[in-house]
Amino acid sequence: MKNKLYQHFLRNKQQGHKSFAVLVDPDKVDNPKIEQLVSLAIDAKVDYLFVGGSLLISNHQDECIQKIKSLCNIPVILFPGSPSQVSKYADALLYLSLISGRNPELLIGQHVVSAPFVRKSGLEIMPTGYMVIDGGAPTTVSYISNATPIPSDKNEIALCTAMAGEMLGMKLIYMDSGSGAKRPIPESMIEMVASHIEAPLIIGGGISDPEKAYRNCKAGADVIVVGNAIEKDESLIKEMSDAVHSMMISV
Ligand code: 1GP
Repeated sequence: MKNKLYQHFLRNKQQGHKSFAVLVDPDKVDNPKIEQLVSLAIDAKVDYLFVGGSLLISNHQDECIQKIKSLCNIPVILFPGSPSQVSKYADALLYLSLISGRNPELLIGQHVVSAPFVRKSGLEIMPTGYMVIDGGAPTTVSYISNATPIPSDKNEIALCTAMAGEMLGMKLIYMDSGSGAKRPIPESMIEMVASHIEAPLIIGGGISDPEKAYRNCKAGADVIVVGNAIEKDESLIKEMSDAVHSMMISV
């Protein structure tokens, strides 16, 4: 099985290099918008483009990914809300199991049903322990997943969940307070989880300024994901990316 991008994640972690990923919601971008976003992403040295969302309304994802791929070499990684979002045009798939919840469909059920076509897709598969952390108000992911998020002041639950995920063989841990979360994940929780796992740690949800992105990296995040804030103000791409990458120098 392919694991080129995963090796890249691992190498960056070992070398203390932090990465910045922009989350692209195919529902919110048309071709001119994609062109503009990609040009800003190239300029800002964005490491990855995550594509997907908990709920996609349009049927535009394949086209969106093909357009991105025609414009740049930034790896496109699927962040799917359901198996219908698996696209062979991407480079890799975050193969998410919602380990913070107790909804069997999102832990293993949908994976079983979609396994043959996921394997056939030829994508690099990245087994990812996905943890939803309470972000102060219901988000699309907390509603759609029908699973209780981890309370944001229960660092020990987050820690034990991440440890269990890693021991079950998850190669990445993604902690997310949900798109547009009122409250992003507290640094104390990131720090506790990061200091007890070896898997690269992805952090997203409600990160709206470069300082928070930087502090998350300092707390131990390996990859910072931002969607909403950049949809509102594209100029943030460069500031966020610079903040994340500045950690490389100080490590
Ligand atoms: C959501 O982690 C991502 O699943 C990004 O969240 O859109 O709030 O940046 P935002």
